[in-house]
Amino acid sequence: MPRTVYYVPADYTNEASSVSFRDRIQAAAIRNRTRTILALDLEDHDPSRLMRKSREVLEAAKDCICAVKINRQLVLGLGLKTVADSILKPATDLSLPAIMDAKLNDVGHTNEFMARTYFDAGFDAVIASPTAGWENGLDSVFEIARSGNKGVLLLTYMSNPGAEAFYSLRARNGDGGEKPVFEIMTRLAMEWEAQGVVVGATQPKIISRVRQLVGPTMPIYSPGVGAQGGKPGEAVDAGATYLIVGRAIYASPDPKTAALSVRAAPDPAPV
Ligand code: 3DU
Repeated sequence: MPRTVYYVPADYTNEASSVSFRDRIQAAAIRNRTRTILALDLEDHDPSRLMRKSREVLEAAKDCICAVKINRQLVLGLGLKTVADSILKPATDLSLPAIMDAKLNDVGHTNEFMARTYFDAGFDAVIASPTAGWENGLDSVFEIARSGNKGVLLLTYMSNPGAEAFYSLRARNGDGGEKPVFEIMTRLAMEWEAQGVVVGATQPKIISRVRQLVGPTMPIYSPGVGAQGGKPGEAVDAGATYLIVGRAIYASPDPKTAALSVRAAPDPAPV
């Protein structure tokens, strides 16, 4: 499987509003020569300590990552405004796009509210689950994203061992044929023009199959490297574009060296 070829769009200006999320993350990947997205999932019951630790990890890893991913647990711990001021603002100043791992999966009006709120706070992309469907599900999320040059990434196969029970289930869709659920979701991501799909790094065979289905240019985001057992090299060789890494970086006594070693592992120059 050929590795993803990156390019810098001719009109890249560093202006978030005029460049698509996909091009912004690609530009950061080229600049920092990395496929690694930092998942900032720290926990602490003391919000000011949580904020300080999160900022320290971002500061340490900033030159070795191409984006930062925030989970709902950090938003619950700090509140959205604090996340915006203390994490998103510095990330934007460093030209690092921010992804909200909201796993949106509700009916249209609440999805719409959540997506709009996250985008207004400064997030550049949201992760959603295709199980919500299009009509009065994710249609409004894609519309809001498109109007603001934001991204929607669709969860296609999770990284945990239990994921198989649902994502590999064979189902019949419109064309009458039976396919695994993850293949149906991958096709929906293409039809809806998602800016990427999320496939666990622990599943290199599934990554290969998804890469086969989406072709060479759709970005594949792979969480589960390190702490969950996924190997960066295997995921990239199978076709992953970006690696989402949390504990292997932020729980390390030396997050910078840890981020550097993930960067070096699969492919030091993703261009
Ligand atoms: O296992 P780590 O500590 O590297 O964290 C992985 C991150 O990716 C974490 O934020 C989690 O919510 C997210 N994620 C998965 O781990 C697996 C998925 O299928 C989707 C997202």
